[in-house]
Amino acid sequence: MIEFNRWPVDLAERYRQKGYWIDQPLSEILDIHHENNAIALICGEQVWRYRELNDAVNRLAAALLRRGARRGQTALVQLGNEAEFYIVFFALLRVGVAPVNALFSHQRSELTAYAQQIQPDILIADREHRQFHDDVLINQLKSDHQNLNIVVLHHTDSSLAQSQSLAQLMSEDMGDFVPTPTPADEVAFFQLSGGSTGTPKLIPRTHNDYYYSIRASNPICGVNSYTRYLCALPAGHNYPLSSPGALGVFYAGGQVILTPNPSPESCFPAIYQHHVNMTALVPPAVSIWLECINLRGSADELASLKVLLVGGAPFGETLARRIQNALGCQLQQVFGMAEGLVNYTRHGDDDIHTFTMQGRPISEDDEVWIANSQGQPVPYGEPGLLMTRGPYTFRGYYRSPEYNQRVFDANGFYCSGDVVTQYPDGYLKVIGREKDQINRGGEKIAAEEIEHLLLRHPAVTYAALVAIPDRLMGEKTCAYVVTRETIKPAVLRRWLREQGIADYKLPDRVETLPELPLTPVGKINKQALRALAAANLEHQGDAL
Ligand code: AMP
Ligand code: DBH
Repeated sequence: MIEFNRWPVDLAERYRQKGYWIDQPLSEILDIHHENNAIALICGEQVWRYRELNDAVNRLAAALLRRGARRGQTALVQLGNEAEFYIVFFALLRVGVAPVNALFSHQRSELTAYAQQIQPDILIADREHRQFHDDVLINQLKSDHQNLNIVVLHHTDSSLAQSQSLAQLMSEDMGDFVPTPTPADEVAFFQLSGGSTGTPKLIPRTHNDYYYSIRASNPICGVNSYTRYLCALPAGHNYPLSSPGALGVFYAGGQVILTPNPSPESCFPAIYQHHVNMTALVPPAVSIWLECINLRGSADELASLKVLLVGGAPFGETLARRIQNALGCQLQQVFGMAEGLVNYTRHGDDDIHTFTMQGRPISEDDEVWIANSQGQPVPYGEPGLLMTRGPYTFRGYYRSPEYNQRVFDANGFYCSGDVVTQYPDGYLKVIGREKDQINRGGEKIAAEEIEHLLLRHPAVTYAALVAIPDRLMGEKTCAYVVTRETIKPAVLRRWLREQGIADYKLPDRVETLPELPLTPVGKINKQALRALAAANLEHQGDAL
């Protein structure tokens, strides 16, 4: 089995006693519907009934078993917002293989970093992704990881010696397939962290903890078999997967409608055609939707929409207050993290809570307290660092003992790096952030990861990535560099792209300085750089 940091025995016992941990595999979410004839999933022209989805999952699981997949193994998976994403996810769970679901925007740098950590036995990727148009990366991964024996490709017809066609595996006979999921208190899969370190971190999630977060989210968000949920954010992201996400909707027997992205062009027709009544967005997408409705002069296409979840990045009160009138639906704010803790505002909350706060935890056993810089609790109403532990909050990043020492306290509380205020009724308001991460409209960028890459360029001697305020995205990025010779920003950006990172991580601006400002102890003074970036913006009349 995969090693990971477990919950202490006394807490595990409590979570079981309270009925949070039910010792069932996550794949039960679909099993319970194996005779259900209702529509589970719509993706473009494809319509999948629960029964059909279940069968496809079993066929793929059986095919993977026949090719040597075994319980306890790991898989690197990269698929876009298509039905196959869920089919692969459930098939791997049923075989007992723990996947990392890389986002479709991830490139060579992220994929190899994930592979390095999990040493995958299986790779499932998409020929239409630019890293998999040819076999270069596949061959590199295979030579780096000798145990990588099963390669499955989506959007290809032919199974070659090297790789298998996903469609073909999904069409094989399921024979006498017997599921072999990992035990419910073991790792089911790895979630991705936005992180703040040089290498992207992985979060082991167990069946027990993840399944609980989903079951408990459903009543809070009003999910039931009549829910028609539009998944427009990346399907593997924790938010649209589990808060309450597609998995919550499957559990309830509702419908998931997939679109490739959250643009009005792809979402509005889907909402209209499939009578979508719930969706989840990040703040910039909300702004774009409102803008679009404003231009069209009507939100008629969205008449079926009842609940809009907004989270992933700070959401301003002014925008929050516009939702009901402009979109004709209820706003539910959500403040969550792939590491665990998820907070929601509740339906029926008063305006102050709904529009100015980011909700309260899912569970009465989510323990939350707010720390000052000395690690002491601060009173209600005062900002400080969020500290949390609970029945679905992880106990450590995968294979990162040193980093875990830094972000967990002696009692197992995780410090998310968010600066928040807690009120006596348990509601939280996100004030800011202390971690060295940039939140670009919900997409998280670890400054250190980009700085390390910049420093690999032979002409770069110092590099610092900081946030700059942006009207639409909340934050964008500015890389400050000191270079040995003159180098054009465009050249550095292109060079970074060639290092194989996701496009959203490319600095929006690159500025060269003769030297970087330092703090009294000699660290790069990011606060000074942020101030400089903001001042430059203002100077250019480009500010908030
Ligand atoms: P990740 O660790 O990548 O899952 O990202 C989780 C982080 O996203 C949180 O720790 C917050 O910094 C940020 N976040 C999520 N939801 C919200 C929200 N509603 N408001 C502000 N920040 C948020
Ligand atoms: O930003 C996030 O990671 C996030 C936001 C809302 C999340 O993981 C979640 C809800 O579950």
